[in-house]
Amino acid sequence: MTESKKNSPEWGSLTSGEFQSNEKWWPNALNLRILHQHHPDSTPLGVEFDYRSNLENVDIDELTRDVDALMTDSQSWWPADWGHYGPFFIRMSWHAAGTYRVSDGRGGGGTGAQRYAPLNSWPDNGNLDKARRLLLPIKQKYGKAISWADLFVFAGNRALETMGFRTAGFAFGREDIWAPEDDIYWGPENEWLSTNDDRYTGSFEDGNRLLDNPLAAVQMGLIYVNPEGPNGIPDAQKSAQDIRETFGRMAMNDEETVALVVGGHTFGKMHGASKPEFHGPEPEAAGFADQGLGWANSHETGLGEYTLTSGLEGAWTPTPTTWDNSYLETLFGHEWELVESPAGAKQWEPKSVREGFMVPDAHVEGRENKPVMSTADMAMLADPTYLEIATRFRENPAVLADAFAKAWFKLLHRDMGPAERYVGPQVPDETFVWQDNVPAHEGPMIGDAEIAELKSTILGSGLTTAQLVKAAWASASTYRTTDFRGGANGARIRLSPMSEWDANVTSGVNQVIAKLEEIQQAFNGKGGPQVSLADLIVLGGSAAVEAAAKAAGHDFTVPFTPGRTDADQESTDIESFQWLEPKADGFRNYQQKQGGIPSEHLLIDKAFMLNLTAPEMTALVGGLRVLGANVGDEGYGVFTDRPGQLTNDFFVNLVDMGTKWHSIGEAEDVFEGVDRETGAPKWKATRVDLVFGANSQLRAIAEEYAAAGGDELMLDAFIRGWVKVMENDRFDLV
Ligand code: HEB
Repeated sequence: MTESKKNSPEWGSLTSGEFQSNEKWWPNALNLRILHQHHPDSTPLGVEFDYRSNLENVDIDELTRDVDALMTDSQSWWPADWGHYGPFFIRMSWHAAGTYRVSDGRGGGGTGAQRYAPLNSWPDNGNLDKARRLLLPIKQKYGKAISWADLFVFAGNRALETMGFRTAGFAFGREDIWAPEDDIYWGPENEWLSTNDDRYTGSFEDGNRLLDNPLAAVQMGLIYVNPEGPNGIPDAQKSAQDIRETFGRMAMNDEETVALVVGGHTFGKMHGASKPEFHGPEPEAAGFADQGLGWANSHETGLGEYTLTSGLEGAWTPTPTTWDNSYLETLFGHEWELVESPAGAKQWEPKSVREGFMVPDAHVEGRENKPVMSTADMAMLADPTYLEIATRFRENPAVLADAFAKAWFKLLHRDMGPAERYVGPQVPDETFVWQDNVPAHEGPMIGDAEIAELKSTILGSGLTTAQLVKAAWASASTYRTTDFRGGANGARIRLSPMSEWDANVTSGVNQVIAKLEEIQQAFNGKGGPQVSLADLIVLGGSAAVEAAAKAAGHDFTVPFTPGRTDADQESTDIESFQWLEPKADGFRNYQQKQGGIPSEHLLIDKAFMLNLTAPEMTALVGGLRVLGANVGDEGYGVFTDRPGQLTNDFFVNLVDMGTKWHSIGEAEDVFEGVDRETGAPKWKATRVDLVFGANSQLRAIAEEYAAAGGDELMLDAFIRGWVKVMENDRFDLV
């Protein structure tokens, strides 16, 4: 499309340019769209299609053979280096999975998002459009039976195996999305690879260089770090600092980090044979004739020996398509000096190359090249801890192989949740603590009679509605849909670190759990079907919701499905669970510290993590307020004179024009509502209460819930939302 056409008014609403959107005029507006992404009508597979269960019908052995054959079937439109696409596929897999960040569980290879902007056009993903296109014949053969997401990750795993490495296995089960995620914040910059350090506070110089959360890459457009060193400065020690921080954000420790870099760069090469000015636009900006491929290279053939990707040029080892210890032998075996690649990138090459370390050219018969290292590779020597680990790996290749296999498996599967979500014949028997597994259910399941008995025991135990709802919500609401972690199953709420979290301590959750444990022991002591604490926590909350609805004149049952089990402390990765701590939970009117991202934005994010729609989120907030689920006793948002009953009072009172609101203090965090006539104080509220009257879209829902028949609508959405939250982690139920 030409520029003039793109900017003409009648085309404006058809492009995704910002100039017609509300965000342009009101950049701080809430983005409720993130709650309603991936509309069922947007999938070409049909809403009925269940990818994960259909995988059972796929012949994975045949798929594996097909991928193997592709690996060495070099295509004239993108010839394979050394006749083997393996290294290229490894990089594709690593870049697919490597966007994962443990802080919010976003990114990762789980959705096939590398097909879409911005990822398809990130400079760091240069030429991976070709790697993905090479897989097209396989996609065509298997159709919807194999997702692109699985293919991207599987291809690299298989590549390692075809080049002699023994992986720890592979799990299928990643479902494609049909539009890029609208909820991922990739960073504040307006420019690719900006070197302004916009995402940092502090600096190397003051020893305080700190990357903004939840980001996990040093620059816009990179997966992790700049290979040439921080902001292109070839300082290997500082590069190590950046690597440590960014790999840490991916939940990798030093040992895993070194294993990944060493293992990964045992294969393949860097591409910098041409100058950047030969490059055409990235895929998302490329022309129609390019058919989704970008970075057309006009230097000579623009392929093979002329390829330009990162701009660095050369291989790390003399044997780039074989698993061996040659990366460390090359790295440790030479003295390195700073040079420039043909594309002008800073890189390192040996002052003199030892016998046997020259690298055969990837395309030109008879030519040999020096091995090279990037500044990020030199970090493996420059950082004392990395050096110690790399030295150990060099002396014990079997230890390296084991560490790389485990770290690679974690990299590829970190965003898939517990091992029970893994599909396919290559799933390893071994389990890992980072998977957050819960034990399988054993023995007879509690039935309707036992459930009824337990409900009445709980309701008669002296625990209040508010207490029971608080405990159930605290337990289940740790879930995050981005990487399928958290949730009520496992009852990890009674374990460290959950039991120490401020929100749980402040709201007295531990005391409620202790009482529920007593009930559990008494019940299980009778020798019948056993109930887990995890089930009991959810059942207690659901029974309380039912009772509270009944008190308001509504008779219904909250659906409950038993089968949760209790995990133990040993199977709980404390450090990794710590990321799940709620810093804010608008559903409980909770925020640890004010002054950062406005709490209403955090509420939307939380609702997204819990898979809630806007009407469900709204009903839950209004309902939880009047049930008394707040953390803290200030009574914010409790707009009712009959707390403990499940009513729509929150909405009725919120839209009441008889109340006039003003903020208390400068920060617009806390508000007071007074009688418009008399000035007498009526209610207290936070931003996450008043947003339901102030934001036009949320207000539309709130007005509906406050109107005639609104209580039915609201209760309906409340129960739907409640059950969703309680069952988000029931992967066994689908
Ligand atoms: Fe790598 C390649 C950087 C990590 C695997 N890398 C590469 C390159 C660069 C880099 C620059 C070149 C590109 C072109 O083509 O040009 N890395 C880097 C960095 C880091 C890394 C900076 C951080 C430290 N890797 C990594 C990992 C892995 C890897 C972790 C896995 C495991 N890579 C890789 C491979 C390759 C690369 C396989 C090759 C590709 C081909 O051959 O194509």
